[in-house]
Amino acid sequence: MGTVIYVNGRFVAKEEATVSVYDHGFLYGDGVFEGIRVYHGRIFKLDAHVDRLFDSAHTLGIQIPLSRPEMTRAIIETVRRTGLRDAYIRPVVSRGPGDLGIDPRKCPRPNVIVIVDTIQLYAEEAYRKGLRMITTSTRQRPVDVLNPRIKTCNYLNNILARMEVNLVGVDEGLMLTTQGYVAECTADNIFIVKSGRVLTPPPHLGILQGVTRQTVLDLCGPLGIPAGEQILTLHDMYGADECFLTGTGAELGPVVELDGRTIGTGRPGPATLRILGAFRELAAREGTPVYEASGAPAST
Ligand code: PXG
Repeated sequence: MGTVIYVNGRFVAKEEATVSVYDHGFLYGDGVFEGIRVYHGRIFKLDAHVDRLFDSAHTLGIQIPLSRPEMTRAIIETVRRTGLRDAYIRPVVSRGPGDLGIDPRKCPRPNVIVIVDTIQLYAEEAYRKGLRMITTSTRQRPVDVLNPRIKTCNYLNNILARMEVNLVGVDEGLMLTTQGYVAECTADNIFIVKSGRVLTPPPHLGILQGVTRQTVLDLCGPLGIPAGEQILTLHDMYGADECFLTGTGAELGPVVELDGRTIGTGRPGPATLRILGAFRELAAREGTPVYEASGAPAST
């Protein structure tokens, strides 16, 4: 019960979960990862996350030594061993141990890690009052430098943006492309609502194609809310009726202020709250069951 970590086929306690300091994930940020939620004993959007992990690894030429079904089973089994019914899963595949040069050919064996732990969420107050945000001077990496669609272990660009957020003392940071178009937040995607339409930047601009982002786009149809992808500027953001960010950790976080400008009424908007309600309802009923197959539901 509690934290269990899968390390290359073994299930170990937190203290025993170690990898080599020669791992290029540590030396160079050479690896990929995912962040997945467990709600009520079910893993939310597991296949979408496993697909994104394999797609990221494929682009970096990291050969994951498990098939997609094997990785899926490893994730389910790690959660099962924790006994947790609400949890956060962090699969990580690093290039593996090599020598002190960057050449990935020196790393024959990737490390496959699955961490399952509890998650620290935004306070409920943040959902009630809404989040305050700034635009960071740190820009999103252009797609022709290191495509943000690849979920790599190198998050320095986002961390530099996060440091600006901390310095100002607000909740989140909005990152722009080098052209000045709205990209995404430091660890979340961004949406606005304008004249009844839900809008979010298109993936080819250079953003992570968030699983929560796609879930929101899919939910809007059945809710009767028109939704789509559109290039956005700061002018669109400041003039939005509503704004919210999306991510596995945050779910939907209403944003009520950007760069000192109040967005909409300055309170979480009605469309945002409707979509958040629909999202939570979906997360409560959908997902890959962890405990039903073994017939031994956990008590936590
Ligand atoms: N954009 C970026 C840059 C992200 O890192 C998202 C969007 C949202 O994607 P999903 O698939 O989760 O809807 C992410 C993912 C954290 C943390 O500690 C969060 C992410 C990554 C790393 C750490 O909150 N979010």
